[in-house]
Amino acid sequence: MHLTFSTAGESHGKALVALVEGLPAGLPVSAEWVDRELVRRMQGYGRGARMKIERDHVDWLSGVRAGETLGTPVAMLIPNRDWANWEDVMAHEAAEPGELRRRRVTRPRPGHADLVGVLKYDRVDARDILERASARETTARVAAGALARRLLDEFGVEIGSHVVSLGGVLAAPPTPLPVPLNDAADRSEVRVLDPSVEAEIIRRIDAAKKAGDTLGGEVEVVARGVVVGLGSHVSWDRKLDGRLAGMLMSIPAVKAVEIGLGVEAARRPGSEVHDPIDAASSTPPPEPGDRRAGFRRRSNNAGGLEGGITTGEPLVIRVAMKPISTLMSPLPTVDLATGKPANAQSERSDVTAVPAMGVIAEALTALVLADAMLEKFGGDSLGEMRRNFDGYVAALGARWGSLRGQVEG
Ligand code: EPS
Repeated sequence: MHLTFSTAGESHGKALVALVEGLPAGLPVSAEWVDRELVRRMQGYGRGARMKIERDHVDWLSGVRAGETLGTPVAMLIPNRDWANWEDVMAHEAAEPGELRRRRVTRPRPGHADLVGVLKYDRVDARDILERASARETTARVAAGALARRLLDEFGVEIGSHVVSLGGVLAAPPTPLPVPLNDAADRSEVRVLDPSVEAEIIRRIDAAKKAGDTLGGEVEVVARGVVVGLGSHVSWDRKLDGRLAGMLMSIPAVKAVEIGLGVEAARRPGSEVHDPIDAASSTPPPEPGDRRAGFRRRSNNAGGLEGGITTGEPLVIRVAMKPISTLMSPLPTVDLATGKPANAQSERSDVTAVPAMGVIAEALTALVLADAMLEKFGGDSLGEMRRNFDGYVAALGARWGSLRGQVEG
């Protein structure tokens, strides 16, 4: 891993922290850039009251000076405004030894980490688990991802997402998708690109809220401008599809990730799956700076990846999220304090967070792609990385003609 990140913080703790290592020196960054992504993550019809309390923003702790990265670890702090309401419950020190605090959670929610967490970590209060299992942690990941996105932006990569299904309602997005994708998707409260289904999705969210239920859905992440040749076919852990899928599956409540045609590819013959290759023009060499080295595909069922390597076509990834496991009409469980049947704990939560999940998936896609860019083009500074990148793209173009000559000769 060339770009690594980690996060710390509990949902109702003092703050969240994101630590990012491996960014080159000289990358222009601003809190405004990061905060824009944090604000996007807080949006979406169906979020709960918590998003009305928070004003997510980053305070730089290290790694940035005068608006540029130093090449040192970047640490960012995101305060939890809700901490003020939880200071006693979440206090770091016990008032008395072994003190059990109020707001204990002993009725684990089916689908949440509550039960498996208390068993594994030998806790009596599931709050010790859910505070970290909460999707609140994704705020810090989005902050880290915003820096990765900043790096990719320097190399002309645009990452966006849109919701393709929510609460069982399927959207029919336009083809081709709008550019830039997020300008269009963020205009919709549920981040769909199909106005005809928007009202029905909102109606289902309202109905689920009334019934004390929750809803899942799918988003599609699209990355455009990715150069051919990121990732590798040579070993399992270098394949970019595996790296993307692993990262995206780590989003809370995500149950499936598909690349390109995904599961549907398994149901069709090869002739209806694989993307025929064309030369971009009949007179090579290709356009200077062409990231696809002068080749084009008639379709993009591969979703921009072949053999674990980017093709230069847009990266297209679908991510599916189950409904949130906190139900206001709770499901049966066992009270860990009594051993008796009970209804699961209900805490303030969201009816759906699918639109926000798209923003999180974009951030994580950016982190994987930035890592793959650093792996291929390295460099301690942005300038060095750019020279390596430009040299590679120029060589791809020059190679076209010589390859043709060799084959013909
Ligand atoms: C979230 C913050 C949480 C939840 C949600 C996502 O805040 P609170 O628990 O204070 O209401 O709204 O987390 C969950 C759905 C969950 O199961 O933990 C956020 O910042 O995204």
